[in-house]
Amino acid sequence: MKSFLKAFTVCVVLPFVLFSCDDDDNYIDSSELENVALISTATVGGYTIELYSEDALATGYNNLYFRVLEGSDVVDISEMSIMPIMHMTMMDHAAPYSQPTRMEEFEDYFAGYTVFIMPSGEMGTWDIEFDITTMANETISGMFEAITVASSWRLTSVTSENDQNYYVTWYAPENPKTGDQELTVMVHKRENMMSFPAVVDAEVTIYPWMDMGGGSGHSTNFEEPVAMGEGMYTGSINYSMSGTWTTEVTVVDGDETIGTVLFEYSVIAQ
Ligand SMILES: [Cu+2]
Repeated sequence: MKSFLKAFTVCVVLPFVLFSCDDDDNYIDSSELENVALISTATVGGYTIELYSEDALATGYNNLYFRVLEGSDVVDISEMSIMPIMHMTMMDHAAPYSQPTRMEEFEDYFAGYTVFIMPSGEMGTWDIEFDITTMANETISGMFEAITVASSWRLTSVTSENDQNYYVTWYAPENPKTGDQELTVMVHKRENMMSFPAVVDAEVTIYPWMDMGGGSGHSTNFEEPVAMGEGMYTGSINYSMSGTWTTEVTVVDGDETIGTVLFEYSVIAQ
């Protein structure tokens, strides 16, 4: 009886336990990110590193997703760091950005962002340099070279009364439409050409309006943004009409008025 139980445990119960443990502990979600486009690839040390984003890259905020392949297999990595850099005739400069971290839902990918502050073209080219640490603790360095960055309405800059340069970026709504939605802008300071820290405790006020022509216009319902950390300021906006809207954003940091910028964009009917 005892030996029968033991055999039963080993043959029937144990494999079940092992497999279920395996599922729980080593499960890697290899599902592919949806609605992203391959922007660039880099090949280094036998690895292919892929860069994805939702859309073609443009000035302002861009999500960046990275994946490492060896042949056609996805390779797990322990760490990744990046540095976006623009090479111009007289100088190089970076941009506001975040270091990529592993995505919780899509473990094959690391995700971060960059706020591109200029389009690529005649003025210069953008590279994204990277370091990857493999599971074997080997460091691989490379870069996505000469990536295309288009211009967009989502990035503005302003020089403060103390002669400091700031970037104000439209984060949300990504595609403005009629009705109520979250409004988020980001504020970064140009400390020097390589350092663009987030401004975390500014006071941000907005004023949206629609020019109806012939000297008339109107605003709409909105809530002033409040600081959410990491340079993000979130309020809301309820567009009453589709068409061309202008939103004025004023940033005050302590005693210093950083300035006022304008975002002009179109709102679609939903
Ligand atoms: Cu530049």
